[in-house]
Amino acid sequence: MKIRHVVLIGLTAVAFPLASMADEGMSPAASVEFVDNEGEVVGQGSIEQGTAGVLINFSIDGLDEGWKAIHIHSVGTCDDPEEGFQASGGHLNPDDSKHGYLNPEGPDAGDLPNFYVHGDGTAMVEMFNERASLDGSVGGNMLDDDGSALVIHENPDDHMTQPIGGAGARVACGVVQGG
Ligand SMILES: [Cu+2]
Repeated sequence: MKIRHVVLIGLTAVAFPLASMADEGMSPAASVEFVDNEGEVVGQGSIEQGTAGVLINFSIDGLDEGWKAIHIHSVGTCDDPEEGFQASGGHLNPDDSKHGYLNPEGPDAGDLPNFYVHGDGTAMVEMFNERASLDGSVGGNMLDDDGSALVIHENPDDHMTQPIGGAGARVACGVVQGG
């Protein structure tokens, strides 16, 4: 009985600070729900702003196995799943940089690292981007007038090739929703 009691206290201590940060709105926050090319929901995520950029967390359930590129695209719409989410535009890129972490003239504000989808179709991911924000205080504003979307590509990003690192088709998209 004593051991069980200690475990419960430990869980409470971990859960409390995570919940209170979100509830009290200590930093601007946004959410995202990913849909695939059939319009089926395949993931959820959150975006929180720190002083130096945005922390992006998301989970995926229902994509093909393999390395995937993900970027912040410049228009907050995912209404055209069967057309490959072209309505989400190009990358968030207010200063007209070249694409790619490895490009001498990059990266653009929408660039993000690749992530891996396991054989069961799932992934859990955390990323930080120092060139974007939810209020324009750092780099590209994800919640400007036309919003933004997180877009997942079928292949990984080579972090060099223009304009999207050879990442191929857009296989999932999530509108960044403020508040
Ligand atoms: Cu992209």
